[in-house]
Amino acid sequence: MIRIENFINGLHLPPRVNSYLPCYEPATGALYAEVPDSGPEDVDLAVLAAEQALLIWSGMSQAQRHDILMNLSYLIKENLNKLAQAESRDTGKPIKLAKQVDIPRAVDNFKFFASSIMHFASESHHMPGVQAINYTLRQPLGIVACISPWNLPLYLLSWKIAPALAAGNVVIAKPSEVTPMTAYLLSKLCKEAGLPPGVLNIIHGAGPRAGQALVEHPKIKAISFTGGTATGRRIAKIAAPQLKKISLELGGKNPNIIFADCDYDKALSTAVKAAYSNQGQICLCGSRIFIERSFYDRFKADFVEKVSRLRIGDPSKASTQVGALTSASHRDKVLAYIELAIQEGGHVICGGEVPSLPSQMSNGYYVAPTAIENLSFDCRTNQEEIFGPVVTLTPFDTEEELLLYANSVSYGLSATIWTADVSRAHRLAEKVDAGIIWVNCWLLRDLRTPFGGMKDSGVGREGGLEAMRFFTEPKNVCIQYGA
Ligand code: TXE
Repeated sequence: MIRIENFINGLHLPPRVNSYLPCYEPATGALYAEVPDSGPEDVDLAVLAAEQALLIWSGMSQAQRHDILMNLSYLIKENLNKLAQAESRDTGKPIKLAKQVDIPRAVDNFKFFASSIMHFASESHHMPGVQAINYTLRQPLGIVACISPWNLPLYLLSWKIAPALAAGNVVIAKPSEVTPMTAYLLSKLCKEAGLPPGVLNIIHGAGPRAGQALVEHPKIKAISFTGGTATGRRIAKIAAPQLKKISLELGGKNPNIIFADCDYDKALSTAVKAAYSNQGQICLCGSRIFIERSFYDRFKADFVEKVSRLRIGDPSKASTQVGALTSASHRDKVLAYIELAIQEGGHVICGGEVPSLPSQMSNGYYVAPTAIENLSFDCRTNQEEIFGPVVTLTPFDTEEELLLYANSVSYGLSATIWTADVSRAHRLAEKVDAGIIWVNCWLLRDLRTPFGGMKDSGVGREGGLEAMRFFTEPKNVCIQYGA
């Protein structure tokens, strides 16, 4: 049994009340670790450590911070296999995905923001008429909280920590209690990377206890959160009266729009990927597939055939393409949505059940890749985020009809459009409600671009300059040099 510890002031510590929460291995359902059930007293300790570290860290040159963050990036790369194995075991995701996407992305996040701070410039505004000049200082906020979810644990944790630290803030991070392992392993690399004690603190524990105590703490200046929309709303409610800065990256119910003039093979294979990567537990997954009616039947048949060839099972096997869902409660939620879809009149065209797997995995949290058709665009199955390997297929005839369907949901995170018609692509990109539009591709990411959603998908943007701006306070200085 692995016992995870908090990381406060450079030390690995048990929670002050000495109680722990269980961690289960999604592939088998077996208990394999325990994670601190931290509370306000642990948050207080971390705030104290962060406060003491702030002067040292914010007073360092950009080059010094760059070097330390680059060291962390190199260390994650050196430990890639170990971290990928831990991520796969903790989340149930295929080891191949952890090795090719999750951990390399954590390496890149630190590398990207380490170099960003070396190029981060602030504005200057000249007023020749009155002989004055303004320049804007971009100063660190102070102590910031980074709260991350269970679907892409190290990937999303580092996406928040790296810009916060690069900009000179000190951080208290709270990874998901469901998948704490890689954050724990990261904390073990901090000393070797040269990060001074207290600059990064990691508090483990349940959202309503440890997470909420962090959000409520008056010394926390900003909260960067990724997770469910309901939790985002709760955090916003607590943060608003204290006038804290918030960045909320929440759920999605993203349309994948396929026109008959598309590159058929690419659209088809990417639609399968966008539906079932990480068992559909990515906020950017294309879970509502809209297909032009003229080729709906052909597309459906080929989609189902491709899905039937996906290899589902033991996440630790290199050949596995679909692993387990991350928790038993989440698996139950996904299965309940399949039931709901059937009650709403949906036809399950593939999957829809728990797959039969070898006995050692019989208590794991598996759901077969599922596709459902014959549902109205405005039914609950098509409106609510399922966040699992479940997609719907819906035909459309015109662009107007498609826009009605695509924009009918309360979410607005991402959308994918498949067409060879450039004018149509631009036209729709303008009209679809989403913070991120992919045309003839999916999940192609440039870390410099703004990342985030509109409507119930969140507030604010991450990535590139947006993240550096979020984690800094602009202060304008106006100097009149004339008489
Ligand atoms: O996430 P939570 P849940 C969606 C997805 C999923 C649903 C609920 O639809 O089914 O959200 O998932 C911490 N104060 N996404 O409930 O609770 C929590 O400990 C402060 C989409 O598992 O939002 C964890 O660290 N923190 C999503 C983090 O919030 C709190 C990824 C996220 O957990 C807290 C995950 C509180 N009161 C789920 N309550 C995406 N956008 O990618 C919880 N937390």
